Amino acid sequence: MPVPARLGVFRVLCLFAVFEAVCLLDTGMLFPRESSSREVKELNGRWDFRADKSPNRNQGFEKAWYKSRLAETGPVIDMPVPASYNDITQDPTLRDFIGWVWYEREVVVPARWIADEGTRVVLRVGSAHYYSVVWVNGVKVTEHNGGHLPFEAEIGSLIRKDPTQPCRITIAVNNTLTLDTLPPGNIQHMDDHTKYPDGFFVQNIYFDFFNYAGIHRSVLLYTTPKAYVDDITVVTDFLDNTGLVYYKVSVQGAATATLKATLMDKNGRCVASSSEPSGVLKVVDVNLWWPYLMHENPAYLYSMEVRLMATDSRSTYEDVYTLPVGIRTVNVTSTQFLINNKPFYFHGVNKHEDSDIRGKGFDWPLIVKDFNLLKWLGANSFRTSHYPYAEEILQMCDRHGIVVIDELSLVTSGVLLVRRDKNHASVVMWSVANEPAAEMTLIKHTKALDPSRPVTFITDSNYARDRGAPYVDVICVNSYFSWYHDPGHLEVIPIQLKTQFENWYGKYQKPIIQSEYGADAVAGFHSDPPVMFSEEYQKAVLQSYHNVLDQKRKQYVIGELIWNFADFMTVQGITRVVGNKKGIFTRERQPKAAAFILKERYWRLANETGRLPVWTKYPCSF
Ligand code: GCB
Repeated sequence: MPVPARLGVFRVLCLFAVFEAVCLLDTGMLFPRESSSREVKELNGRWDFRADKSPNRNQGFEKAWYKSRLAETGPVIDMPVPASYNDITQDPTLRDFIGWVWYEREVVVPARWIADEGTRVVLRVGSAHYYSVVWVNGVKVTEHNGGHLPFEAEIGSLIRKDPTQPCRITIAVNNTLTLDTLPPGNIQHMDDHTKYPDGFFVQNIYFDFFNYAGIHRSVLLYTTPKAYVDDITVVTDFLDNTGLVYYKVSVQGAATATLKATLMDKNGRCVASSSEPSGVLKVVDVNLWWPYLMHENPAYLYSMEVRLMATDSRSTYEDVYTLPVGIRTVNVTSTQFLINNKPFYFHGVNKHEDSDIRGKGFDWPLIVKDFNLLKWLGANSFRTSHYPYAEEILQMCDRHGIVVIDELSLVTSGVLLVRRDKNHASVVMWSVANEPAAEMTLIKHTKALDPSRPVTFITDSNYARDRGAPYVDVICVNSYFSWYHDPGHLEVIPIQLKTQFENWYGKYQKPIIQSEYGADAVAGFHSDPPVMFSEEYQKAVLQSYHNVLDQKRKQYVIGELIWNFADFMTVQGITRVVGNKKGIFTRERQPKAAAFILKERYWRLANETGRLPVWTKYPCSF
């Protein structure tokens, strides 16, 4: 049997087991969507804000700022949500602030939400960095540890207590990083009064991006009926021309319920349906989900509508939730990454959630611009270095066929990340960590949570650091030859890169992705012959890497992701020139010379390996 077919049979046998593992995850984290039974109210915009600048940063708790309007306990300033607060004002102490900041706003809750006891009202924060406590009308409703992932609390009973009161939401957020947080950091107090002012301390961090803080993603109120669809898990496969959508629906708020799952094609035509809470939907003449530039009709999404009916002594509830579903398979051999049994070569980027003014704040214009740039570049993939990105970004990847290596940061958020992102067709692999110290547990844990996807971790060029390699499916390697090693010596790249690949493959016989490489270039700095930090040097590094990648991709190298898509902010230091400048685009998303080198390469790779849609034959038309 050819390898893909053999793998196919194995997959079908394993799918139900996979499925059980994915479904074991507690309660659901379905993205809030409007439907005939659900409403969503965005609370984005202007909030009141105050940083607690008291010496112990604890005055807000000591004086219970959550008990009354924030403006009554001290001065407040305007703060946009979502956004990092750091770059919003001209105040350097707020940019570099460490400790608790307080956000507050009042919300008008629709009267019908309050009147109808059969409606659940949920408050959801898309993400806040790093530790958050949330109160509604002075009553604590939840707290959450860690940025980059959503958290929520049901607040219906609370706002029903006194419907005449406005709904006042207070969120305190603390960005202090310690050795127990992820990413980690530590606070260092400097007590030498001959050198430092009173109370002086610094937040040390062990990662290369600015410690942006605040409410970074949307804050929402949404409703569901009391009996509701809590979670949906889909795992997809296909046999010949028939698509298979294995699904499981979990319900909360009702002991028994009737369900109907209907799969619709792009035109809203029903292609399969079932009345069971779990099972398989079979799609005849399936349109598979293909990556951008791999197929003339990429990113085909079906819609799976789940309709629930439940009755209790008081009422009948109907809930409707619609999930986009892409049908595709992912497999790994010792030399290839297969999507729908066809070899896939990652030609893409690493990104950050980062831009000027907003910091890590979610911003639609930026997201759409970035997707246009990815397509212009001919990129078919990216890695969510070094934390989970906003769900809306993954939805864009599903819609546009951009393949994602989804990176998590620790075991608990690993559970949450798999729970949150398991249904995205674009997510083809989990990355458990970047250059980590203790990866084995993370790898095993993630594999157990979701055996339907390969797992990787990001290592560096030192193949002796191989604690995780035996357990991963794909080896991802970061290396910066002629930059951090042998700076200025472009001539070392061919030999060192070749050695790197041969060492890793020789030892493990697993496919390899060059998951980071690159060089800083300050846009507008020129030098011929090239010197470090000039645009010419960045170009030269890329070209040298590409020569070796072109040899090795014929063997076992299955991808290359440039570090980085765009320049991004970091802590101040002697190796950073107003941030990390390894972007091929500036922070304002203008191309450096290297972007044109990469664009030419990626379109050439796409022409060699994929089947381009007619409209992409002319990349200049973007
Ligand atoms: C790396 C890190 C990334 C850094 C990059 C660099 O290996 O994964 O976070 O920004 O190198 O430019 O040093």
